[in-house]
Amino acid sequence: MPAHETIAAIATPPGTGGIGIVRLSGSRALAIAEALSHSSLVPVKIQFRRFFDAGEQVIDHGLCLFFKAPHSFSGEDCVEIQAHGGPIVLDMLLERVCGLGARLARAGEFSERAFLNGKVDLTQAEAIADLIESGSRAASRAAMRSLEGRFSQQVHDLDDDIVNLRTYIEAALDFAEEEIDFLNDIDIGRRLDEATVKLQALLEQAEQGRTLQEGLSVSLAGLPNAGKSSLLNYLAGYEAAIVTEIAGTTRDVLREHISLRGVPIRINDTAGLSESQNPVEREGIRRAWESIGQADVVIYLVDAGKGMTGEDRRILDDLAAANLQLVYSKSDLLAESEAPDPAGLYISTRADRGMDKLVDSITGHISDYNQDNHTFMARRRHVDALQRALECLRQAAHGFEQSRSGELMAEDLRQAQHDLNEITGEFSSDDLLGRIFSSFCIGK
Ligand SMILES: Nc1nc2c(ncn2[C@@H]2O[C@H](COP(=O)(O)OP(=O)(O)OP(=O)(O)O)[C@@H](O)[C@H]2O)c(=O)[nH]1
Ligand SMILES: [Mg+2]
Repeated sequence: MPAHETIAAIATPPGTGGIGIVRLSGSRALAIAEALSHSSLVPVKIQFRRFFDAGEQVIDHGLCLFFKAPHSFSGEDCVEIQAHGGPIVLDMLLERVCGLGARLARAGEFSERAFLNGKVDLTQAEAIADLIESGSRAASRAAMRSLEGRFSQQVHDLDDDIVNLRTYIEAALDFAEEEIDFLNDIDIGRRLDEATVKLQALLEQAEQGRTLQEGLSVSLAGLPNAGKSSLLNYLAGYEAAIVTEIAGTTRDVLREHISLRGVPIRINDTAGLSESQNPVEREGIRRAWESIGQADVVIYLVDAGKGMTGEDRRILDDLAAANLQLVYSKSDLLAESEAPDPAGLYISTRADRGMDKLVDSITGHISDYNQDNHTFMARRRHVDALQRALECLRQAAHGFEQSRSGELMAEDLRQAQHDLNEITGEFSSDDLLGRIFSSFCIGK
């Protein structure tokens, strides 16, 4: 991608609207906009202009904004042309600026240039895309925090700690015969532990951020007829799934995207878990287990009318306790205020009971979704990189205990640093950048 090429794109969404924006970035942006408007332009001033086609006919009139490098989003000369928001008008404007020497921008290319010109780091560029695409208020607030650099700052802090450690260790290596004493002196073990604890906390926060970005995945599980599909329909607000009194109604995994109190949720309704001999049901049950295995939260429904059975207990033994929420359904079948399991959560989709508590418990899995003043947006690749870095620190600590070898430890720390730098983009392959930016929208 030659950086001197000037790129252009319609930055507003397809369709009609009051205003539509064509954006230009690159060394020829100003010349192209001046040729388009038959006038000269000055930086950061709102300028009303007419826009002409090649045959000197007026395409439209509107506002022109010129941002001179490096004081622009991309760090290059940028022009925003605000015209009327009709697809034909905007197409004609785009065609004209391309005729004057711009080329069509690829998806995410403005942001990519902003990254390459050091205006934002990689997590901030990703946060812009996440902000635009956020499916809930909590997600948009978290994306904004990442955009403001909260996540990057913590990664940089950790990086600094590791650099300091490496400097000490590498200095010790230069005085090989005194290496061991030197390493003991500066309390390497304690410093390594501190960095590990910090990294672990950051990883936990990033996990929360990832959940906001991807949505919390929730699987509804239970015996046939437990009321799973009825709960899906209740939460989705429409008849997404077939509900009948016949056990084994649901076979495929049904997926719905919902938002509960501002938290994006991907909810899966699954086949009832039973010992069926029917091959279709068996495949449904296999898929149910698969969905349960991948979920952030599993809601296990027990029919309150029947109470907890031996089969329920056997299945519950197989479910991981960490993300399990046991819920008694059909509480309307019990006598008023009867609750055989005093600690249990009782709901009824039919009588609309217990739903607030259930929603509390689901959203509670994103710990500070409403008073969240520190959750930032993170992606799976960030979580993966943090996990790799954590593994390296653990390895460094282990190696240090076992052999007291500064050399091995220095190598582990170097790798941890590399993993951290991948997050913010200091070390990143073209391949990775290509993958990240191509998922952005055109014009961003
Ligand atoms: N009384 C009462 N009945 C309910 C309630 N929720 C669901 N049911 C009934 O229970 C039966 C089974 O409901 P479903 O939602 O299909 O149950 P399921 O767990 O999806 O069943 P499978 O798909 O067969 O595994 C239906 O007849 C529902 O009308 C409830 O809150 N109260
Ligand atoms: Mg069902």
